[in-house]
Amino acid sequence: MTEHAPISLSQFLIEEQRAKGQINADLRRLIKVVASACKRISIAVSKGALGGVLGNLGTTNVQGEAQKKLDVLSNEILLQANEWGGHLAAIASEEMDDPHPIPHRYPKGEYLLVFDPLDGSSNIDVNVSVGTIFSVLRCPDGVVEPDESAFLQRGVEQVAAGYAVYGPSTQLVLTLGDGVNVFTLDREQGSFTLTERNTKIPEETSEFAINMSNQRHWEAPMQRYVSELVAGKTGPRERDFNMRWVASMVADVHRILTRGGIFMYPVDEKCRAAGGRLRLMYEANPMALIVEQAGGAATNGLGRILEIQPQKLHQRVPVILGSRREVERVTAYHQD
Ligand code: AFP
Repeated sequence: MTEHAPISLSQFLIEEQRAKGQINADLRRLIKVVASACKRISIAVSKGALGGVLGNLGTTNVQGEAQKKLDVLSNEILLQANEWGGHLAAIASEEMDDPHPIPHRYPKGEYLLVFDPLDGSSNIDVNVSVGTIFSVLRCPDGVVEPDESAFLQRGVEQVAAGYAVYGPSTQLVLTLGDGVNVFTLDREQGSFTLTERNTKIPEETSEFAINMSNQRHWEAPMQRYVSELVAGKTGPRERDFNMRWVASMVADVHRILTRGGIFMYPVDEKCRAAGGRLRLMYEANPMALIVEQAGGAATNGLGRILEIQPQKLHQRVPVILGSRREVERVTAYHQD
């Protein structure tokens, strides 16, 4: 093998296990199974109208959101792939009210898996990037039949987190708590190949992502921060900023991971009663771990997202993440 031979996800995981002892065989298997489920979701997503999977199913999830056919299909793919391997104690998902127990006919493992099977699903029907987000936790000692309370661990407890982005290419972004690595799906080979090792988010940025249509609902610190960005060269920041908003958190975060930026979904008058818009356990926490591991920062405006003690599985939180300097500035405005 030459020095530059491509490194597959399997090889990467085995080498991580050998070199750092940071992961064991079960966690390695878990990541591989999630990756192959993402491959299947990627295939379903890419078939689009030809696969008969576009549109709504006519049902709603626990959040009261209309479920797309692909939301439910992606959830099924992840459940079926993960429930029999013996590496999980339970599974939770955006699309299920309660955690899914491992059927008794299968052995149980020491990990808990929680995911958003298809993030940004409002973008499916318009052929814009969507993704899968996942987080891996340890099942608390002595818990045999994990219920919701077993999952209510702070983000700092995550043993792994990642997302797959289904865009022009499918990429898997993974952290095992020691840096962030990016794998690209080779569609001909059917395998993920390491394409970027130890990705870092630039500390400085001139790009921000926020749903500007909510501006009138924001709190004062967010009004101040964004108005300073929008004022550009003529304002207190004395330089111009650019705005991007895909409305798929995976795609927005992936852009920030790749070239820097700040992503904000603050609490506002519209979502105050719910606590925020984005979900803590399967959106904010995994993304916060990835962003921090890539040298960025992630807060809820007041403190680190990863330090928040979850109160419920489908809890929502305000999210501000990305290039460190900008996140620190917004957070400081809130703390003022
Ligand atoms: P869906 O998965 O229900 O489409 O929600 C996507 C999302 O949770 C997140 O991925 C986006 O950043 C955000 O919602 C988009 O919200 P807006 O509808 O306010 O743009």
